[in-house]
Amino acid sequence: MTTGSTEKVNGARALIKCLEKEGVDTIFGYPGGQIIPFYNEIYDSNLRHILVRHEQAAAHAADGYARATGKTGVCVSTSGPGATNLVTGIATAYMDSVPIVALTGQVPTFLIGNDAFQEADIKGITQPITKHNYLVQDVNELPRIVKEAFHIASTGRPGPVLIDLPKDVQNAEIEFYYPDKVELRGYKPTYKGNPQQIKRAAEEIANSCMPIIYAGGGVISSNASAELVELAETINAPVTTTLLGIGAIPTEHPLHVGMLGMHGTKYANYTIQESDLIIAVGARFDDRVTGKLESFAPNARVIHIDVDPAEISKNVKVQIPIVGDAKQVLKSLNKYIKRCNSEAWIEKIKQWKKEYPLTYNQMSPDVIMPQFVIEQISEACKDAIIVTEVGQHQMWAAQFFKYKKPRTFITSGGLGTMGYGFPAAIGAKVGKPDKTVINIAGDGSFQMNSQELATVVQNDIPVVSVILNNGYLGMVRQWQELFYDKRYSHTFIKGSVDFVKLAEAYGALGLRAERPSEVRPAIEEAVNSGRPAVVDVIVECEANVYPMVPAGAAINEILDMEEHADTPCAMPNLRKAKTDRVLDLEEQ
Ligand SMILES: Cc1ncc(C[n+]2csc(CCOP(=O)(O)OP(=O)(O)O)c2C)c(N)n1
Ligand SMILES: [Mg+2]
Repeated sequence: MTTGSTEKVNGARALIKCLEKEGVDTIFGYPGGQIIPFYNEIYDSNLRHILVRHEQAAAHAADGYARATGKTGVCVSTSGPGATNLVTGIATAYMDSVPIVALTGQVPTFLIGNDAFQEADIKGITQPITKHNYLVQDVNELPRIVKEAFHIASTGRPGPVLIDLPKDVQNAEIEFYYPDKVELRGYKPTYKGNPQQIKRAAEEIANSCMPIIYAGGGVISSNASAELVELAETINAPVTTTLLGIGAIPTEHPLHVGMLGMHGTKYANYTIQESDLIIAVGARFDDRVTGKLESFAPNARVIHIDVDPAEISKNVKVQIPIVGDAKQVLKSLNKYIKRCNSEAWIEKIKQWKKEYPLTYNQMSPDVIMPQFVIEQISEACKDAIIVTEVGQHQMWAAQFFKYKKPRTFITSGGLGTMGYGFPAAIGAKVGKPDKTVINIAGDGSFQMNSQELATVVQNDIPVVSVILNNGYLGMVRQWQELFYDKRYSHTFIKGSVDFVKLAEAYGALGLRAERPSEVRPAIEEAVNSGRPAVVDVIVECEANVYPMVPAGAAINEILDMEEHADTPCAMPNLRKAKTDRVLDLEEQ
């Protein structure tokens, strides 16, 4: 069955019509020679096109748009360098299971394989980082391919799909049609969990006295937060989330024990380690979560609910696998469950929470602690969507902001892509224009896509970037401090740029906070300005993220502040190095 007129159009126009049929209203992109026919059609269409300044940003913006809205994000580039510039963004979306469709121009079919100008085999290059990808060789296949691409990107375990579009295909004529349905043999994701397994899971839960619910990004992407909270409250179990699961349960919910893993709370890690039952939902037991696998949760039986069968027993042996969509499975499971005998367990966790709270040292009265900045953002912008770059600031944003709802914390988890935050924030703001969107950035990461200041100014997208400016590639410096004898090899970046002037150079608002009392007013001024803004917050340069489980250790072998007392700029060698560097800069 197909729908549509029998109108004759070229491939480029057909593509616009396909996108309209898919309900796409916004795309992020950058033009070039092999995609001009498509851009020529965008010119007359109702699609909103956001012109970025680097294709990587187009992919991240599509990703941020998708995470904020739950819809599929779309990005577009030309062939060759345009397409390869998308790669990091596609890989980022792939690792975090985010639905995007990437459209790339390609040299004409008769030149493919010829090393033609700006030819790159983007289908081959993106094979391992897309859920599926296509090279369109016949314009008559285009509508079916677009239909399939959107279906594949957004169903089952979501992910990126790429469509490579040779220029002659964009120019070729087609009698337009759009299929109603997708028929893909071999691709039939399972949504409904097996009823027997669901009953077995309910029995396991009934027998557990020390259960823990471990929620990942799958809970957010399947919109299963309400069902998750119902499960937790009904059985009386604590909930820990992964980095991508943040927002699945409100931070301040009494059963919430925070994030687990490398920079998780001590009490989340203790809870999962001592538990007798792990109910994993839409999470994949990655190495940042489990630490040393052999010592992970030694007494726990495991129920694993996941839409992707390939994740089950990949890292941790699972007793009760349930393949299905988190929302649907939890809905069914919730019909069978009852309260566990977990009173003593919950009491013990309460004690751990009291004993090991998430906290930080104010290293000296005048210095701005990075964690304090997050607390201020949390109070000033309660309902904001928080997006982050990658590094220490990302972990502090995960630890110290009080999230209330799903889809309000957007971050690159699996790939850990510096430069993700600012463009992803653009996508989030475009998708959710009524929300305050704050990009919590590091001074290193922000420089990886700061050219997008031009995009936010040109398109009037009032995203606020708050830079926790510590003068370092801080997370790497932290590892060097703790594990490499404080040999700070190439992580010192202080003075690389004046972020206020940088913002102003692009026509955005630039503000700076240098003392604790200036932080809140600067954030409020930026948010209330209604303009794209950058707030450069000069924070303590050597604050560390704690608690920390060193890579490869068991997740209850935790470093924390007491053992590694922070003192401002305590290392004499380093102080010397810094002074030299500052002198260098002054002399120039
Ligand atoms: C594209 C990319 N390159 C390198 C890294 C490795 N890396 C992880 S965190 C980090 C430092 C980030 O520095 P900054 O943005 O200033 O954040 P901070 O840790 O100081 O808060 C680096 C270099 C990465 N994650 N991504
Ligand atoms: Mg930094």
